[in-house]
Amino acid sequence: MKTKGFIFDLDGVIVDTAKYHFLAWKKLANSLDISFSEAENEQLKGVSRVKSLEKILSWGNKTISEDTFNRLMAEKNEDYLGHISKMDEDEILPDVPRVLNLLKKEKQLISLGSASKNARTILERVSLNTCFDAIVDGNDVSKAKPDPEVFLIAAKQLGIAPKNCIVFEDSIAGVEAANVANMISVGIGSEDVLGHAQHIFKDFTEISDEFIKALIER
Ligand code: B16
Ligand code: MG
Repeated sequence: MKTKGFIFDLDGVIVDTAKYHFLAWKKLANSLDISFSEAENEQLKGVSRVKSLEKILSWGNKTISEDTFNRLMAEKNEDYLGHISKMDEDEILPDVPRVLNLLKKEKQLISLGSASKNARTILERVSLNTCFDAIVDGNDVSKAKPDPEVFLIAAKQLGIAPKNCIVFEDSIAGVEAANVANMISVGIGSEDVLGHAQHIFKDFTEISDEFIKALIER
């Protein structure tokens, strides 16, 4: 039997935390008189915390001191963590447990590959912290997606060559990172946004056991 490395992004793939990022960023942006809608939030998916705040400030043409920048980032994160603290396993996205269980049954290796520095906290909240063979998150990388660093570290930790890794991603930057890493990219979301992924599904309910088994045997 072949062993592949299956790498899962977190936000937008395993759980929908984008809605909590939205609430926290909107509160921050509005406090600076910068408007913030779902369209802006979409552009922050997969983007690191620092880069997200830089983007928001540039949309509002604002310049702030380094101290204020750091304070705002801390406040946003505190606000976000307030939402995270109320999460439980009901927030795992549909059919993610089925796919994870199938991969376990097929003795495949599984890693997290997330830009979030809160990834471990979130996995604990939804009781998935013991499910992964490796966890690589925003604390482990120096370069943010679309740089492939996060996925290459995951492959290394799993001991699987990049070409034998499959990445599930919901963000434009993440799919690009997987492609640059020479991995198989599976986009989770809409074709309009993730057209550059090698496979695209609306969500995991569209991913059949046969598709997963075919990826293993490829
Ligand atoms: P944090 P992912 C990303 O997670 C989110 O999509 C993105 O919106 C967020 O800014 C980033 O993590 C950093 O998150 O503030 O928790 O460190 O999609 O790569 O799992
Ligand atoms: Mg994501």
